[in-house]
Amino acid sequence: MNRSFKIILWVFFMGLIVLASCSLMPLKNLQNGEAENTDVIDSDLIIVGFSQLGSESDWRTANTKSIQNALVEKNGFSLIFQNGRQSQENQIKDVRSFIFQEVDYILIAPVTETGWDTVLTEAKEAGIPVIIVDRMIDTEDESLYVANVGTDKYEEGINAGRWLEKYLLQQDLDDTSSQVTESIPEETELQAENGQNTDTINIVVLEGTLNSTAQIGRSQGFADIAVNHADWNILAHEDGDFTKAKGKEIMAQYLQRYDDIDVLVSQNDDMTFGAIEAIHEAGLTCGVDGKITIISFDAVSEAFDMMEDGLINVDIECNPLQGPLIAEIIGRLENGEEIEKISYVDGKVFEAENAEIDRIGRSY
Ligand code: GYE
Repeated sequence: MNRSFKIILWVFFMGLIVLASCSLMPLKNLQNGEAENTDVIDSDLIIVGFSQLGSESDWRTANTKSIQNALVEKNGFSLIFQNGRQSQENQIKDVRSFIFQEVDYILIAPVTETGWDTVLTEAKEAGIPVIIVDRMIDTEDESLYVANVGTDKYEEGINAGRWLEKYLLQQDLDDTSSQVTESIPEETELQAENGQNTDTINIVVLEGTLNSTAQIGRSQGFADIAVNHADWNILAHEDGDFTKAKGKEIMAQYLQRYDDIDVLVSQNDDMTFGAIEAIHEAGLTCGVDGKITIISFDAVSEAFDMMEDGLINVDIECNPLQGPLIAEIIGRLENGEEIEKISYVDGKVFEAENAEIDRIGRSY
């Protein structure tokens, strides 16, 4: 080995030693308890895995943001977010990966209600509490989840029906509703009949994702008011999957099939936006001074724009800002406090004529 080669080797080994000691530094600091090591901070955080059902609507975007903003490090959380892209299969995989990662809590916004028992039993056996968010699951075993945070979708459907009763009375259009509904019957079914009687109020419904809590509750609530009005004729109710594209497609079909639609009940704003495009493309009008009265759900910002323009008559609010309540519930569970099994965020009914004032201070 000649002298210059030995020098190169020496320089090389010294370099390696310097590099190695640099990479060991955090470990040393850690032992002295001074490290800004994120792993150490993370272990103090509450780890939450959240399976959001998708990103199909403006409402969903606001709901996701609310939860992501509440479950942040400065509030003591570390959030693992997964988008289920409208598939229960994806959501079940997400939940299994949360179990594998040994998270502290699992949040699920379930796309549809049934089929959760197996995976939730796995979570329960792993000792991970589950909170059902926004929608609900259909299960006989209530021990599979610790809490449900959302809104009362049945009440939202009732609010839509009550608004229509009141509106028709004001317009003097509804013969049978000399008074508004006092009590709600137990259970009724939506009736799809092809009635073309000019004395009737012809209604079409754009339903949200079939078998989702929002579809079930809003359909049932509205049906339970409609059943008291012999002259309300529900012409059709079809699945628009809560998206603008589907809403437009189905509304266009309704308009081809029926030439006397008086009322559209659209179970979310995005479908309403699509439906309004279809109505305009068919050369028809809607809203306050239009031919087709529109009842929508959610009350997102763009829907307020449309109410201000008189295109939507009324919007039944469904509040997506559920993050702070979820954070509070987890905090209480951490303290070993008792919590309510079901917590609903309240919603209002917004009419076109007050939209400009009502929207002040709203963040979505
Ligand atoms: O109305 C709709 C969304 O489950 C309440 O889902 C939610 C509904 C909401 O896609 O816009």
